Order: sequence, then structure tokens, then C-alpha cells
Amino acid sequence: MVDLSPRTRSGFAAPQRFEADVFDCDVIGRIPADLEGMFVRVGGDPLYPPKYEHDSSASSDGYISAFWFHDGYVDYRGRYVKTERLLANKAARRQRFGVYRNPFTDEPGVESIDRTVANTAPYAHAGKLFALKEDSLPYEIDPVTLETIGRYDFNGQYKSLTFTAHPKTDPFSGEMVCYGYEATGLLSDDLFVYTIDRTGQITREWRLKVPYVSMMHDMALTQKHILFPVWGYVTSMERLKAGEVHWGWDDKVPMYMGVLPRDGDARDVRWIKGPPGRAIVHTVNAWSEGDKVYLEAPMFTGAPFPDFKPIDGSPWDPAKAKAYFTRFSFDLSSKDGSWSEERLFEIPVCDLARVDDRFKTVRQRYAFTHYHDPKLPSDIEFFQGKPRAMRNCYGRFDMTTGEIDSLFAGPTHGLQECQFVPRRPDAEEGDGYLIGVANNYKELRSELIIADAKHLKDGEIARVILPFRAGAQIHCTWLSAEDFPQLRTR
Ligand code: V55
Ligand code: FE
Repeated sequence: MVDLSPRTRSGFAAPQRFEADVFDCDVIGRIPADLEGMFVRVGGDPLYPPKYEHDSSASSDGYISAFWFHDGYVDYRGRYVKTERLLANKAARRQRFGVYRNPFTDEPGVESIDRTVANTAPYAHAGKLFALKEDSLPYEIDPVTLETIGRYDFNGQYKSLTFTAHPKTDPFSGEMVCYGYEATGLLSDDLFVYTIDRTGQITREWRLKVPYVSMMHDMALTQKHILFPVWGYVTSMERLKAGEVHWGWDDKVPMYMGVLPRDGDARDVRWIKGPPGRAIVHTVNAWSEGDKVYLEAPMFTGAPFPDFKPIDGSPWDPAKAKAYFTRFSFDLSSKDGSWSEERLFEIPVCDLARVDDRFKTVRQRYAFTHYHDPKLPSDIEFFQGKPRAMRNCYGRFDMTTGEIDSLFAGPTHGLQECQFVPRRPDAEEGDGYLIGVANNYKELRSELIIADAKHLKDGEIARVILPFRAGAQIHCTWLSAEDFPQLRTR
């Protein structure tokens, strides 16, 4: 019997707890016939409620779902990621694991079981699809059935115990750069970095030490450099022994930007020191020009997540949990590496921004993200007192001119991260489709929006209507039928 603890979420965020197949989804409008492939999402859906009230929603069980596009039709499928932890909980019919990334809070007897819930990001490389979370190895997923194949360590070549949720693929070489932090065990200051070629073979490994252990959630890649933001979410054995979640916010520690030359050795890494009180959870894109390296990313000036609170006991401050598109530049020619920041837009954005992935590692013009436009209606009564869920627009942000083209999704809709899909492999930057899920808080169901990325103001081309809430999404991706030919005949 599942106990509905007070912490159990209600309304739109209530656990779904079922797996689903919807054949031939309802569509308003017309699905473009040239859209062949699959939009894949990963998020969390707690099969069993958290064991402790102070746990984070980042502990919820990984759930992978997909909208398969073929011949103008759309089918939906959703499956739990069958992690070791999920299977152990199912066998016992209870939650056996404690709070976020803290094994000291688990029940006895689970020590040898992988704690990850694999709930953060889908990622495709070398013909394989993975569900990722930064505290363990990837789980490989069958792209047709969405069933879990198992944990993957690149044929034993990948030595870090952890793998980021945000690898980066160089669109020109096809190689994937990835890393694991706390690479040799809980609280370790080891950062292992890898390149994996387009066939899935590991071609390089760097072993680095970080300035301090922090949530290294994302990285950025240029043609010349790999960037590692290190910032104020910190941890310690004391907090873990005290039963706390892994991270606490420290606004005194400086931010660092690790800059590793792609053709250099581990000793060539530079840790450029920045101000304290900064957070970059996700990057947008980066590029190198001579001795300068540029990074565009939404930046917070306080703790981004309410579940990971300040270590000094002060309350989490929602006003500082607003992110603004910022361009950072680092001058590698000066001895200490200079650091500068420029705010690009005066409107806060959701920090899940995407680009046309064919232009990663070089300067790109457009970033796409959801955000809240206060000039457009949002019906607060439906958002359960959670104004942060009111993301009513998808925007195409022109990072060079400051223009925003946007699509309004509706007054009772909260948008999730979107995906850019190029119209053709050789289309110009930004010519393609923007795809993303809207939570319809009024009808308590999920809707998939498909828009022309060059004409957002015109509204969507089609909207797929699911007859239920498709659950929380953290990240998404697109599998093209060229890269996954088995999708042509699924
Ligand atoms: C994030 C999400 C996570 C996590 C660490 O979005 C960072 C940031 C859903 O899990 O474990
Ligand atoms: Fe993320």
C-alpha cells in the first residue's frame, strides 16, 4: 500500500505511477510530414513517495517518454527507467532509499544497489539512447520499446563512477565530450573528462582536481576548450552524516570557470576565479576566439532550487532564483585569466535554453527557451500557488540583436524545455521546428506543441493532445530517423 504522505505532491505534479502507450494521438492542426523521428523526454515520477519530508524532487524515479513522429502521425509511449533502485523498491513494495545523494539515510541492506534514479536527461550518441543523472553511470534505453537495457560503462573504458546529465557533442567532429564529478566516490574532488568518438569508442581521458566539490551540473564546449562552471552548491561529510540532502547553498564561495584545452593535458587546465553568489545550472553555448573564450548561459545570483537551501539557515530567496541570459568572457592571455559578464536581456528566462545543436561549439545567433511574459495573461488560480510554473511563452532570443520572437501557449499553460529540430540537415541556423510540452493546468493534461521556429509569433503548426498529464519533464532531445533508422519502421 502506498502511503500518501503530506509531502506527496498534488494537482498537476501528482505522481502518475503508470506506464502508457497511446496509439495515433489526437492532433489539432497538421503534423508536418517531413518530421521523422522521436521527441524524447526524461523526468521523475515517484513510484513510492520519498522516505523523508525534506528530500528533493530530484530524487523521483526516472521516467522516459517519447512522441514518435512518422508519416504525419504521432504515437506516445512512457516507461519507468528500470534502475536497480526502482527494481529493489518494487521487490520490497516500499521506498528503501533516503534523501538526495545521501546513502547514510538509506535503510540497511541496500548498500550494494546503485542509488541513481536516472531522472534528468535523455541523450543519444553512437546509435544508443541513454537516460542520464549525474550521480551514476548512464542507463541505456531501447529507442523503440523505451525499455531499459541496463547501466552502460562504454565497454569498461569509462572509469568515473559518475556521468553528467549534460554531455556535449561537437557537431563538426561528431565526438561527444562528457565527464563525471565526484568521480572516484562520494565527496571526492576528482573530475574525469572523456571524449567518445562517433562510433562510441573512448579516445581521451583527463583526470582533474576541482577547486572544491560542487554541483557541476553542466559544461560547455568550444572548438578549442572545455568549460566547467563550479559554483555555490557545496557539500560535506558533516551534512551527509546529519541526514541532509547532498547540496547546500554557500554564497561566500567564489565561482570558478575551469578551462581545459581540448588538445592539452590535465595540467593545462586553468581555474579562473569569479565572484561569489553566482549560479550557472545550464549553459547555452560557448565559443573560442584567439585567447578569448565566450560562454552564454542563464545566470542566477542566488540558490536556484528551493530543495537545496542556504547552509547558513537563511530562507531560500525566490527573488534571487531568477535567471538572466548572460555572456561571460574569459581572457586567457592575462596571468589570472580575466572574467567579465554582460546581461543580454532584461527579462528573466527559464534556465533550460537550447540552441540549434548543429551550431554548438561555434558562435550561434539564436537561443530558444520558455519564459514568462508578464504582459500576456497567465491565470494564477490554476497554478496552485506556484508562480514559477507559469511559463506562458516559448521564445527565440536573438543573442546578437536582442530581439525576441515568441509563441504564447495559453493562460493556463506552463511550458517545459523545448527542442529545436532542423528542417533539413543543411538548413540554415534556426530553420526548423520547435517542439515542447505544455502542461495544461486547467484540463490537467499535457499537450505537445510543434511550431515553426522562424515564425513563433504565428502560433503553433500543430498541438498533440494527450488524455493525461505526461508527468514532470526535466530535459528532452530529438532522435532523427537518419541516426536511428529503426524508428522508420517502429
Ligand atoms: C538538476 C536536476 C537533477 C539533479 C541535479 O536541474 C541537478 C538540475 C533532476 O535531477 O540531480
Ligand atoms: Fe539539467
